[in-house]
Parts: sequence; structure tokens; C-alpha cells
Amino acid sequence: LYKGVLLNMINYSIEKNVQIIISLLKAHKIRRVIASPGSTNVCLVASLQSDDYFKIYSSIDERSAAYLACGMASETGKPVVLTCTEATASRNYMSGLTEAFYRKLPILAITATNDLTEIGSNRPQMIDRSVVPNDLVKKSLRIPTIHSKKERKGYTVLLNDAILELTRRGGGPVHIEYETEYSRDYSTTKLPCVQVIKRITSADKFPPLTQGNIAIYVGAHKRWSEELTLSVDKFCKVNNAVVLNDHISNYHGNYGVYSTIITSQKQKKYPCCDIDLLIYIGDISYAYKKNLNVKNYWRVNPDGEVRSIFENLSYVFEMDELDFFKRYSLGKNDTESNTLYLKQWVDTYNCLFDKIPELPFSNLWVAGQTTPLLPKDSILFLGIENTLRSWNFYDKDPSIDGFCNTGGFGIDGGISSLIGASLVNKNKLYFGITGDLAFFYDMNVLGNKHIGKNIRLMVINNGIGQQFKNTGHPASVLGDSADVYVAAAGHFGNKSPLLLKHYAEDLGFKYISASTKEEFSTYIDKFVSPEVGENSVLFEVFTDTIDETKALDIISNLEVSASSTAKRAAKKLLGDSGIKIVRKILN
Ligand SMILES: Cc1ncc(C[n+]2csc(CCOP(=O)(O)OP(=O)(O)O)c2C)c(N)n1
Ligand SMILES: [Mg+2]
Repeated sequence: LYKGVLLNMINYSIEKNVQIIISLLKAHKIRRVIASPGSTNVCLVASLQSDDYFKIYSSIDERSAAYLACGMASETGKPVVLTCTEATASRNYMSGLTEAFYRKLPILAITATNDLTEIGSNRPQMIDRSVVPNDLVKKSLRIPTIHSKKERKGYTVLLNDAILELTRRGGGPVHIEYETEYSRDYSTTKLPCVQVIKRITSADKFPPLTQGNIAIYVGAHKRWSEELTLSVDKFCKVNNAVVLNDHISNYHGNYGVYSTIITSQKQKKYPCCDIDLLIYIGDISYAYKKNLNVKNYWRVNPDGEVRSIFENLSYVFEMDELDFFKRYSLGKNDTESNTLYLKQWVDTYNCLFDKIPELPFSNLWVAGQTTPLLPKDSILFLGIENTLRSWNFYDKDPSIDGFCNTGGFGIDGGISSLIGASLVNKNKLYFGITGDLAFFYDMNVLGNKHIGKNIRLMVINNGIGQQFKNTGHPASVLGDSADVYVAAAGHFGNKSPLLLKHYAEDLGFKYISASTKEEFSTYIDKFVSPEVGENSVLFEVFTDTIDETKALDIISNLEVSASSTAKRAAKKLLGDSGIKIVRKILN
């Protein structure tokens, strides 16, 4: 009767984090809840009891509640939710959760807290749960109150991730702590429709392949086995799919497109970029994804982690890529192939590529000249950010593998990584392209006594961190005042023509340099000569930041749209502050 009375008056709390938690509990089919009395978890408990989906039990003693959950989870084989208030209440979960940890029982402990900034303030009952013992839960997540779309999206992914951990690899307990504002408003009658992420292992039933445009996006990827390449190609053939790749994807099959030139266009979006299903394999790349409109995203990786680099992640396949691609090609007739979608990408690529005009002397121009000349079977190491982006506009020979320190995106070890790889095979050529700041950071490795004659290192010396000068970078609004500290111009001899020459030559390198297109053309053959010669080579290319910026602007605006021309004209007329005023009025 009591519940009936409440049901008439009390719906879901208006607190968004509570609503998302409840939506996801339902989506992941978690019904049983053991609630302990208290204040901070009122919004959750009252909301749960307003929904007939949940089967709720009450337990005053939290220690006992956690053990009740152990029994219930082992009996049903399904996750059980625990919820209690703050202070010592939650500490009493520890014994039961420890039991659950070692027995791999899926118990979801949901605790609540006041404003997280009040930890340590001596506010009554406020305790610090930020440090979790290693053998208590598999994962612990804190969620603040949610007020923006960005927070809603981000925490929905994290909540999915936490809930999925309950049953992953044998299962175990998980902790979620949400912040509450003690709202008294329970007027929400409908839960929000939330993004639901599922994890699939080889033993699970696979979801049907989404129909429509299917693209495989390859991040930084280790060398491919022939079997994987064949399997991906078969997948593409039978499913009309395409592989979006770049220098560090290392895919050398028949369905690849260097997508950077298309996805980097600022003024136009292309129909091929409307992707119904994007399958991401490999690890962190520069992810030129701005123009990609992804309706559904699947991640396939042996690590099985939830990584939401694209929107609309719905499945994580915890398995070898080979298992995945084989499974989705199974039973399909591969005598017929449909390559329409690939053709759409290739046509767009060719059309844009043909539009690249003569660029100013810059990293981009150098990339365009050098990539087609790189000798077969060599290795290419690219500096992070600006260099990686510039070179990714130009496709290379499929016999060449490419690498970049995209794991941590540091400028601190690019040259060392190149040298480390080059020591493995001294008969192979290892090409490295680096910016000046990155070079001078890591230059001591050129003195390493193990170094061979198989290095071809190109330093694009623009005397600055060009990354921060590029149009679109947050620092670009600073103009020249970015140079001194943000972009760190003028260090290391301020583009001295001698500094690097002396250093390189004293260490036995052949040193060449160029400050113009003509000089570059004179020396490039030496740089790309296909045989390991008498010396390793260091090619220093002096460019200018203004030309660098111009080149990137040109290549990112190969096609002009009427609306952006109008926007630019308005900006010119009104200035930034005028545009802001107009926007305000329109809003
Ligand atoms: C260890 C480290 N410190 C700082 C950064 C931030 N950072 C990113 S790009 C960049 C500038 C690199 O300049 P340069 O190597 O000259 O390349 P350019 O952008 O001029 O092509 C810096 C400092 C970083 N990635 N790693
Ligand atoms: Mg630089």
C-alpha cells in the first residue's frame, strides 16, 4: 500500500545522473537492488522504487547488505545493486565487496556523496572515497551532477563501461559514486533515452551487421599479417566496405583510402563521409574525424576496452581482429563484389588530390615531393601533430610501414624511437621526419654509439612550434604574441645554418640542407637514394612559419563553399566582436 501511495506522487528524480544510471540499469537488465537507509542516496532509491521494473530489498546494516548481495548474485548469476548513504555506511560494504572480488560476484555498489569539492571540509558525514583498495572492486567511477550535453554524453559512456565490467572476464564487483544535489523534485515521468554499449566476445552471439555505408577506420596499427589483410579485404568485398587509413595504419590491402585529404576539408562535407557503421581497429591515431558523420560505431580490439573516440559507440568486440572479420564474412558469396562505396571514396580523393595547387615551401610541400620517392621496403617514422598531419595527406608505396609516437604524443622521444627501430635491421633504410623542437629535444640519441648508416633524418626547421600557429589551433587567435612562449620561437640558434651541420657532421652524418624549393630539389635524391651508403644522412629543411600556415590553409580549403565565403566576408566586415553581437541578436 505504501509503495502504491508513493507511486502516485513520486516519479523519477530530476537529477540527471540518477536518471542515466537507472536507464542503464534497465538497458543492461539489472533488476535486483538492496537499499540501505540514508540521505545522500534518496534520489536514487525513491526513483528506483517508483519503477516496477526493479525488485528492491531493504537492509539497515550495510555490511549485511553487501553479503546479502553476494548470496543473491551467486544464486541468480546476475548483477545485484547495493546502495547506501555516505560516511561509515559505505565503509561497511568493504567486507562483502572483498568477498565478491575474490569470488568474482557481479555486485554494483552505488554510493552517493555531496559536492565533491567538500571532501576534507569537515562537512558532517563527508568522507573521501577516492582511494579504493586493489582487491575491493574491478572499477570505481565518480560522477558529478550533470548539467551539460557534453557531461551527459561522457558520463553515459563511463557508466556503460562500469556496468559492463560487472560481467567481464568472469565478472566482479564495481563501484559508482554519484554526486547529489538533494533535489526534492520527482516529477520526471520518462527516463532519458541513453546510449547503450554492449561488449561481445567470441563466445557471444554477434549482432547483425548494420546495412549501408560501412567503413573500417584503422588507427595506429602494428604490422599486419597476410591473413588479416586477406580477411579484411574479403570483408570489404562482400560487404561493400572501405578501409580509411593513413601512414601509421600499415594496411596494405586493396580497399584502402588515405582519407585525410577528404576529412580535413573545412568548407565541404562529402557524401562518402556519411557512415552507417564505422568499425575502428588499431590504437590511437590522430583521428582526422571532423567531417565523418558516424551513425553507429563498433570498436574491435583484443583489449576489449570501451573507447569512445567516435560518437555512437554501440559494441565493443573483445577479440582478435581476425576473428571479427572472418565471422562477418562467413557464408557470404565472395565471387561477386560490390565496390561502390570504395569507388565513392576514391573518386572524392582523386578529385581533391587533383585540386592541390603548387604549395608554398613548407612541411606539406616537402611531404608531397618526398613521399612518392621513398624507396620500397623502407620504414617511415613521423613526428607527432604537424608532421604527422602534413605527411598523411600523401599516400606512400604499400611496401613501406609507418610509425609515430601516438601513444603519448610526446615530442620527447621521436628520434630515439626511430634509432631504436633502425638498430634492429642495419640493412634497411629508416626515414624519420621531425620538427625542430622535437629534434632538439631528443637530439642526444644521434650520439648513441650503436647507430648505423641506415638513418635518413629530415628536420623541418621552421624555428617554432608550428602546431600552435596553424589556423584553427586555439593559440592561433594570439597572432604573433603566441610566438614567444606558447610556440617557443627562436631557440636553438634561431634557425642557425651551422649548429646542426656541425653536430651532425661531427657524429659522422652526411649533412645536407635546403631553404628553397630549388635547393630541396638538388638534394632530395641523396636523401631518398635506395641503398644504405657510407653515412647516415641528416637533411635540414628551413621553412618559414607564414608559408607553413598558408600551405595548410590551402590544402584544407581545396573546395570553397558559398556559405563559408559569405561567413568570411561577414567576419571581414564586422570583425570577431561584431559577429558575436549579431549571433547574440539572432539567438
Ligand atoms: C614532451 C612534450 N612537450 C610538449 C609537447 C607539446 N607540443 C606538441 S607539438 C609541439 C611543437 C613541436 O614543434 P616542432 O617539433 O618544431 O614541430 P612543428 O609543429 O613546428 O612542425 C609541442 C611543444 C609535447 N607534445 N610533448
Ligand atoms: Mg617547428
